[in-house]
Amino acid sequence: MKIHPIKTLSAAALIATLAAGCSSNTGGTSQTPSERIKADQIGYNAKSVKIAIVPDGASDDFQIVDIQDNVVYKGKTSAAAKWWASGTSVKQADFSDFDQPGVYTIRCDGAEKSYPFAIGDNIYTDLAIAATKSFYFARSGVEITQEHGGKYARPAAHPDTQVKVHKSAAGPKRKEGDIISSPGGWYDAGDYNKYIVNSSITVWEMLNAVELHPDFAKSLNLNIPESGNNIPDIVDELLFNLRWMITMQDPADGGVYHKLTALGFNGMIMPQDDHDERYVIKKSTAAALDLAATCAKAYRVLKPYDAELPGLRDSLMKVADKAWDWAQKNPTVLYDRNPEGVMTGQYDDIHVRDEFSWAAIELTIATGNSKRYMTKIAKDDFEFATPAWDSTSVMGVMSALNKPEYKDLFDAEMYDFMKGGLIKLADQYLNDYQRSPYATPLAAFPWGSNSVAANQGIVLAAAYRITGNTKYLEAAQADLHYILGRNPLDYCYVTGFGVKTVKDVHDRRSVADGIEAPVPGYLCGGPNATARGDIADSLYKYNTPAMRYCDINSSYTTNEIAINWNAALIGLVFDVN
Ligand code: 9MR
Repeated sequence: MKIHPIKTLSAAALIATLAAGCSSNTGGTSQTPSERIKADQIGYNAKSVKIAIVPDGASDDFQIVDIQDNVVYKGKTSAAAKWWASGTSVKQADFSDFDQPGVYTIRCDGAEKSYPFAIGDNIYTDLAIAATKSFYFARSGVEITQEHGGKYARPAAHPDTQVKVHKSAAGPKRKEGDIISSPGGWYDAGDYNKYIVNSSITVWEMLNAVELHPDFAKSLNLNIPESGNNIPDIVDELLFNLRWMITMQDPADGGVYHKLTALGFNGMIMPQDDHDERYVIKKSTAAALDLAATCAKAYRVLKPYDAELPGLRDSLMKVADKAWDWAQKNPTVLYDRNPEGVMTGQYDDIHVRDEFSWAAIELTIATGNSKRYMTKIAKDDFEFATPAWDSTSVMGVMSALNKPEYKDLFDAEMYDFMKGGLIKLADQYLNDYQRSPYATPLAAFPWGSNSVAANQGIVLAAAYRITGNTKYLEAAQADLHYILGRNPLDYCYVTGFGVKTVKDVHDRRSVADGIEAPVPGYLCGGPNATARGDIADSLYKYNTPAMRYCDINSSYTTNEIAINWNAALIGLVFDVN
């Protein structure tokens, strides 16, 4: 993969210059879904399929215009069709055969011109850097320095060296109220708590990106305290959380606490102003298996850094094995709801067979010992669904398919079953993409729908690697285009990126720091068709599934940030850059 940072930067600078012109050009109607042409506000890889979405009612003739206002390309839109998810009728402007690097807008009589976008190579590199750097800003227990955090510098908070064992977590050795130390790790989201289940998918997705794209990983300089230490910055960053995660295992029995949190959510205050008492809360089968899977993956992916990280991989393997054993003995310790008096995020999951399949695959690949782990797994344990904190099988499947040599570790029938399941899932997304008037595979809008788009893209990219079918890659890119502005609200859903960018995210730091711009590089949750009750219904200007979103910090159902959502964005950007 070639990197052209200079080209990327100049395109970004040009887009910023054009942005001013664009916002004054909207005539106050930029929120009206039927008027603006929607394009990816970062842009398109030169050789990729390039589509913009034109409102129905506008002319069938569209033009690509450069920054000197020269028309460089003319084309005709498709026929109009209505997208069920937005309730709007749109046409597609396909300019795939235009591949001249530069910065452009799309015009069409009867519609507002698109926000500017770039065409070029590796145009998402700056996004990859910011999305990964966002984890540094979320570190708990350490100061965010001026040198590394700039205007987002803040003092250390939440040392977590004196954490209480909650009643629900008490055992024969560690009693209720005992004090343990569990420092480090990232804040989960807009809140300051730390959750094993969500940390696991997050760290796994970052490890997976490093595994698949090691050279790109090495090329990213995040300007974090560890930069320059012979380990890629993204690996240093994920280690900050992984090291915390292993402190969540009870050394006495190998069980893993579900989370380390206060008893309830606090107000929109800075980390250093939060002094609520924190607890480790209830061990769970899901937490044990998720930790096992993540440590086993890390054991493999961190191999090149053995000299820099002496002993770490051995420790990770021991943690993984102990957690696996605990889960074998405790297969149904479900975190179905918070214990009484605990009101922080639940990450409740009553189906954990998919976690068993994930952990078994990762442990098999890490140890080469299929007998010990896979014999415990049946086809019924798999859930072929978009990867999520509560749906984890496909992560294992992707690990198994990452390298052809892993094939021999699995029973032939099981291997074909896994491969077939992944391709079938990707085919479903591809079919949704090809039928979507909005040219997006996204067909569901739950809490964190933007991360569903990103995770679909990761699965599609895996299908592309396995089959070589470029249609899968095209659909994966479409998922990213959706996130970056080719959506019915024409928001670029990543803080600090795009012209119409999200500004008022549900993030305690971004709200309380007195700085207007939110901490950059965060993917917000996005439209949420199901959850209710955060802000007055009337504040949601639109009610269709793909448009029930509000850029207000109190809209925690649509505008929160979260580490798992960002990790999915990283995975997708690494795959398609
Ligand atoms: O991402 C989680 C989403 O899938 C759930 O539907 C939602 C409600 O339980 O919770 C989300 O996770 C939140 C967590 O519980 C607490 N930290 C903020 C997370 C993002 O909103």
